[in-house]
Amino acid sequence: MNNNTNKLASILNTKSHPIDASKYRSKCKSILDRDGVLVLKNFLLKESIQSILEEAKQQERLAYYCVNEHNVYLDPYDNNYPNSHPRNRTVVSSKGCITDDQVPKDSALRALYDSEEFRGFLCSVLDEKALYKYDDNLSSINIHYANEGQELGWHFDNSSFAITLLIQKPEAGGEFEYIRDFRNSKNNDNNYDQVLHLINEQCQPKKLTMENGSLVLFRGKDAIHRVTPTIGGRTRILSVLAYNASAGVQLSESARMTFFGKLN
Ligand SMILES: O=C(O)CCC(=O)C(=O)O
Ligand SMILES: [Fe+2]
Repeated sequence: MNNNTNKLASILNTKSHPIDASKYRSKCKSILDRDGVLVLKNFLLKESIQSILEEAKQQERLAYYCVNEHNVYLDPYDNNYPNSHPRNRTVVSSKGCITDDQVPKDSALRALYDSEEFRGFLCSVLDEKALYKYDDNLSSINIHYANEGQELGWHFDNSSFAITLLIQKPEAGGEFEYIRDFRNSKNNDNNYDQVLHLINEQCQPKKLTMENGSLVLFRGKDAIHRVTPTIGGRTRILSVLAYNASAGVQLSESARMTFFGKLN
């Protein structure tokens, strides 16, 4: 066992989640392939989640809060359609965010993010050759804060996968809802009829159960999803671990300005 493996073993619940074992990796991969989502409960040890929560609370005062109106495709307004068309209909997202440079250097979260074993596990499960950090100082590890009433509106992700770790579940609300295969981005099928139904609350989405310490791998490019408003005084706190399939990628300047309120 090298030092890094030792370090990871002190953070991760390796008994329940033997991420080095090929059998475990293939099991996780088949669940993700089948369901489009994989929830690994108690992925981190209780003490690690506790320390990450304390750090996140300490840094909360630095969070950049933004309210965005966006369409579900996260694309700019399209003049070929009216305002009322699902292509342009807007929903609201509101949250606070701290950036990679605001996550302590010695955080368990960073040890996890940087770990070769963890990346190897993610590559196997996501079927990627390699995963790289963002080539900017803001975008790799983010922590999201949703205070009472804050929510993420319906959207499709731009990236083919997302990795999150729930740090603090709110008293109520803050539920992750989704519907799989709700568009076909490869075929440019935007499924406007169903999207309109959904925005008008005429579709029944599925709910994902996640607990503090749950690691979630989610394929959100064609699965529409949202996070319902936080209810109660306990803030929903979640970490997003963002990787790229190629090296040297930066988050676009417009996205950095929108979500972080700064470029570096
Ligand atoms: O907060 C979550 O659980 C999901 C976040 C999400 O969908 C996103 O950042 O695109
Ligand atoms: Fe998303």
